[in-house]
Amino acid sequence: MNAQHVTPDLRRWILTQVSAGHGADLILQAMRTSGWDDAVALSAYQATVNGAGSQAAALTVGTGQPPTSVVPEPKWAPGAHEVEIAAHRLQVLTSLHGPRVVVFGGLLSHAECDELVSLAQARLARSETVQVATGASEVNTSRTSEGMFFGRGENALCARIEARIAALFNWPVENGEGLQILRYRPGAQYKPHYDYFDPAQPGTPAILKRGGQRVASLVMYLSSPQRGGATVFPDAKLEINPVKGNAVFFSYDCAHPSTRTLHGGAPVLEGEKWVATKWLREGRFE
Ligand code: PD2
Ligand code: ZN
Repeated sequence: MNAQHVTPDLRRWILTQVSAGHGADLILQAMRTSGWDDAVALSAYQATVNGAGSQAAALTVGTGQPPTSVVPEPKWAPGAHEVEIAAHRLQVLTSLHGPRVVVFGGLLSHAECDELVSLAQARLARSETVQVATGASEVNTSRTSEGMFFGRGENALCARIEARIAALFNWPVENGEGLQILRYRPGAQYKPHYDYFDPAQPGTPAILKRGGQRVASLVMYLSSPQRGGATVFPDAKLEINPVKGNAVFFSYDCAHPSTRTLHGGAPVLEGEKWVATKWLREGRFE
């Protein structure tokens, strides 16, 4: 049990720092330097800045941007090309800063990809996205794939993959949404969009009550279409070809285009593209 408590003074100080435009990393570092325990500092920051109904939730700083969140970050030894996570070896293929994007090789085995596809197949429906005006789901014409969601930990395979992701990013399993599976046939695409919930939309506060904002996405490729289907980041001028078992991770520390995380799925030209997407939230998604 920790003896330190989040005091009203600490909350006020955090709000002042946010209003001055300082990012989460800097604020947490200053709190640690002043002797605040890591866990207390993080929970004070999250409750004050990101918590549902918090004073800062609607705050925009001088730059017009929402306050920044702490985001997941994969860890590997300096210079390492491979990471071992819970007896599973994966490769670090590409790492970009600004926007933060990491491409992994072999995050899933081919057997895991095939099993996810076969478990999802019978439950596919035309893809829906969260309707930002109301928080409900709706069929979206900018997304011509078919999809389904697994519940978190719904079966042993999902639980194993979720535990691997949680270990790789040091981010609690409870802060993750269930895996979403998408199938793109030739011609299907996902037009460029942001994965965070737009703070300006009236439905967003209701969505954020469950787990807060999305802070990172992991798109895992379950098949290798012969042509097309790259995941594209127009602002970063980056294209990632879908290769079975590989995955692209990207994070966004605020719900704002300045994160440069605009991304989409280019049309599939030949073959089928299957992906599993994992979204990580700032808080517990229960
Ligand atoms: O399938 C993709 O490449 C893709 C692209 C953009 C998936 C998503 N977004 C997503 O699931 O959010
Ligand atoms: Zn997306």
